[in-house]
Amino acid sequence: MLDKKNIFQDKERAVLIGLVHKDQTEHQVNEYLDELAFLAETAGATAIKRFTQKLLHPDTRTFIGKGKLEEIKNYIADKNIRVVIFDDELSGAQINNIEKAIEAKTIDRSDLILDIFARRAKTAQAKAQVELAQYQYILPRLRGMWKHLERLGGGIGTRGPGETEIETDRRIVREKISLLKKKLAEIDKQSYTQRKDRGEFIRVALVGYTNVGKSTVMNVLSKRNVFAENKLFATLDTTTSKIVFENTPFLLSDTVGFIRKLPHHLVESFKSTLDEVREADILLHMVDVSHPNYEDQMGVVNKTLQDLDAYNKPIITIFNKMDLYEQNTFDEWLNEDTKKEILEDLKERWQRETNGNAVFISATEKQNIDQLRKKILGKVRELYRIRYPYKSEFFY
Ligand SMILES: Nc1nc2c(ncn2[C@@H]2O[C@H](COP(=O)(O)OP(=O)(O)OP(=O)(O)O)[C@@H](O)[C@H]2O)c(=O)[nH]1
Ligand SMILES: [Mg+2]
Repeated sequence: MLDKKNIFQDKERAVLIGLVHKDQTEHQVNEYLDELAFLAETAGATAIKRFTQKLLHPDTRTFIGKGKLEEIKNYIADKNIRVVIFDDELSGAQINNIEKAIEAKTIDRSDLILDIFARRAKTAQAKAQVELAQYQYILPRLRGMWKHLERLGGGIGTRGPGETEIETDRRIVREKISLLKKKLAEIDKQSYTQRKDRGEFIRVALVGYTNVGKSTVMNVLSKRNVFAENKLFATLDTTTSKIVFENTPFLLSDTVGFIRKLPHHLVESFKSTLDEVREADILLHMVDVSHPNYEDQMGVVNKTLQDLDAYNKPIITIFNKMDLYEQNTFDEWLNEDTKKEILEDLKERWQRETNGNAVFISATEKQNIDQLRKKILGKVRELYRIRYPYKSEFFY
């Protein structure tokens, strides 16, 4: 695996940079930067300042304008900051130009997400998938990534590269890519066989934006101990448990979380991990309803499910973290009736939009878990009846 562990020194201070596109508000971009700050924190850096710029189109050479670059350069020189993080994917040339202009390490959103995935990968499959995505990301950026590769200890000298060296590196990277693809194909074959062995059980998969509480719910429903924490992408590998509710068995899987602007190569290389989602009979779409951007996040998840061709399945939408939602929404002076009304409005709206397939819970407070169980059980039984009309052992 590429050693990207030192993308940041511990608790390294960084500044964040975001573009405000013509159809975006400053407010929206700030919420996106909140997420970027959370990503940076997960990767080990502390964001201490944000810069935004309104532009119709990103600058092809430097992504943002000259004046803004100058402003950033002065700020980071003054504060002795050595890393800047962009909320978008940059080309190799852009990275190069920006690093020259501001004399600081320049990291883009994809770089950051890949770095987090690289740290989190535990199994051979996840490691190979991340590594593949990293090399594919690097390939078209070899010139701009020169400094990055140096940092990665990619076997490259300290002076700037000539054309031939870059050609050689390209060849090496391409060879790595094809090796990794072979390795992954091998692992795929094994896991496909394993999945086929699971027989006739209905398969249910937890999907959703990262950090919404999928693993926490998995633990509550399966009484297992899946790793869950308040960081992005705590889960990279799929875990599957056999669960029995009221004598009805089914399989429940916890999967990797989604995020907006997930690097394209990462989605590609995680396709096989996401097979669990594609092959599932029922999806549990988990939402962190306490998040200010939860509706955006639902959109990202729905879009990703469509890309995966996994959208045409029964879906139960689970609105999680209701405890936090109440904490954030209710002012102390609100009377109980008003609180009730607010909750009713929220529930009514989403029941309507999901055709009655919504559940509102708090996984950590164990609120409404019984209702969630009932909802899942109802759908699971419905499918067993359709699929195996003559087999009654599943429902009694
Ligand atoms: N307040 C509150 N916090 C919750 C609730 N459910 C989960 N959390 C917290 O949210 C954080 C993320 O939970 P996870 O279960 O790791 O989320 P996930 O969706 O599996 O995240 P990834 O695997 O990173 O995609 C943890 O700190 C949980 O303790 C809830 O109902 N209320
Ligand atoms: Mg998880």
